[in-house]
Amino acid sequence: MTSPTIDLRSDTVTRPTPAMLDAMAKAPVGDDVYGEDPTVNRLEGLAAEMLGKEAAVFVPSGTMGNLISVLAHCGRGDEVILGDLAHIYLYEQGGSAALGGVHPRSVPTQPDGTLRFDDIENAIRGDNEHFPISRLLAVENTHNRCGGRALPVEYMDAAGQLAHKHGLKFHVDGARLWNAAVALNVSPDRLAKEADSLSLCLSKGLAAPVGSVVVGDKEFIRKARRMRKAVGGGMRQAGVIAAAGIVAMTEMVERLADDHANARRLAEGLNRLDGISIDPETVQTDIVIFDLDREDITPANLSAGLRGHGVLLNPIGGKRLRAVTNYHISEADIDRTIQAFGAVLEAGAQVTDKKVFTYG
Ligand code: TLP
Repeated sequence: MTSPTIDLRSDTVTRPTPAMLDAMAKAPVGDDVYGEDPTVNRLEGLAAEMLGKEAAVFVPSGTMGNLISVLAHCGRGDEVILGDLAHIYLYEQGGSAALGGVHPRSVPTQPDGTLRFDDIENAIRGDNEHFPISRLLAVENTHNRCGGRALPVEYMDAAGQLAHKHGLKFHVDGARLWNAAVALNVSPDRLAKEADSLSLCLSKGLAAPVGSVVVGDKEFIRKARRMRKAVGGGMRQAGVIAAAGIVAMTEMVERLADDHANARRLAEGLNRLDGISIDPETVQTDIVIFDLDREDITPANLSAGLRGHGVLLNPIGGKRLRAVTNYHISEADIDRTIQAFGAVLEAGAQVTDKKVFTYG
């Protein structure tokens, strides 16, 4: 019998739970572009309540959630200040610039996922006809490229207050805000207090098959809903997927603590291996980013070698690789993964297959 694959490429690989499939089969539906899908309406009401905001809109993906948020806050020629390692900046095809004419102004992302307040203040433009208009500050919580670091309440409050002091809106890419809330032991609405908008994913650690939700005040959501339609995100009987999203938000948040414990276990195991560097103390949530410090084996080689042992994970550029724990990964899978690393690192340069996907 071949053992099942241990898929650590992302928490996006999660498949719907039996409770989700059941809810999807039974969901009452209607045409959501008419506002008539009772299940979508329920999901949006629940999300708004959980995040302490007036309203919400259901979207197909985190990328669309961020895009319509930026476009609802900013017009052409306006500027969004964000981190140079932000998902919006690195991994969304520059959609808000390409489609909305919104100029991105990046500032250095600190290793803990925060942006320095000095850097933000220095990036805010004065009143001068040479400059775009600074309109929006965006942060990411948890921070993907910083190894899933959770930005604490004090930081979120202060960042939002800084934005507001200068007349900017404050957007949070909260694809994994649920993970941040669990790791910090605070409620999601507390983290969201100063945010004018947040985009939250249901199809990552929470295991829904599809969907994200954007929350904010009624006027912002009205604009975001218009933008959603413009980019083709107006879905019809979307209750069949929203039903899974409701299960995600009501039943799948607390268990994220298991993913976090598994990620820490993985980091501790990897830290014991020669040629891998990671500080396990920095692993707060489900993402483990580590460096491979070996002359004889590249991250692509390592990834290909692990694939031979049934373990999937991605190089993310330079010496770095990323593993993400999730609903389908058990403690035993983590131990098997660490063993596989040991075997591949011992085999070293013998591993030559380079056909590996990279986010580099
Ligand atoms: N992240 C994916 C890849 O795109 C890198 C992953 O595997 O982690 N914000 C953040 C912080 C994200 O990590 C992601 C997805 C998104 C937004 C976009 O979400 P989707 O994939 O639903 O468009």
